[in-house]
Amino acid sequence: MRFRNWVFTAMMLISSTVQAELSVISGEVRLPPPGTSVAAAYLELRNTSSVELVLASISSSAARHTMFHRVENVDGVMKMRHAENIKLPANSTIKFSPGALHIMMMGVSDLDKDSEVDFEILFESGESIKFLLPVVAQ
Ligand SMILES: [Cu+2]
Repeated sequence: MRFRNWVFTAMMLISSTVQAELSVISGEVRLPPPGTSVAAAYLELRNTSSVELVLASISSSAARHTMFHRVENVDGVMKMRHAENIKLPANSTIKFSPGALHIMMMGVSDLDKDSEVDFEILFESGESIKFLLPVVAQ
């Protein structure tokens, strides 16, 4: 289940002269334990355009607040920090995965296994991409 292929391509909403293209290669939202309102999502994003993209923010209607986090080793303790200015160079792939860069959803309500959650990533350029990720059991 976890490695089910989830392949689709999303065209960016064009608001500038650059017709950038992005593909969500794979991704999932991990179903949080019962009584927990925080969920993590993982994703692989490919930039097939010839320009670097900078990820500014992410949102989802399934959570009160969604943000990019990275895991850092602070004096031997692993801590999650808000990740800003995540760069996605031209013709490259970025991976959000457990223990590294990931998507944090705070205040999630009633996620159902095998349902889909909507996301929108906003780029510094003002462009954005919308996509769905499946909810999978941990
Ligand atoms: Cu986190």
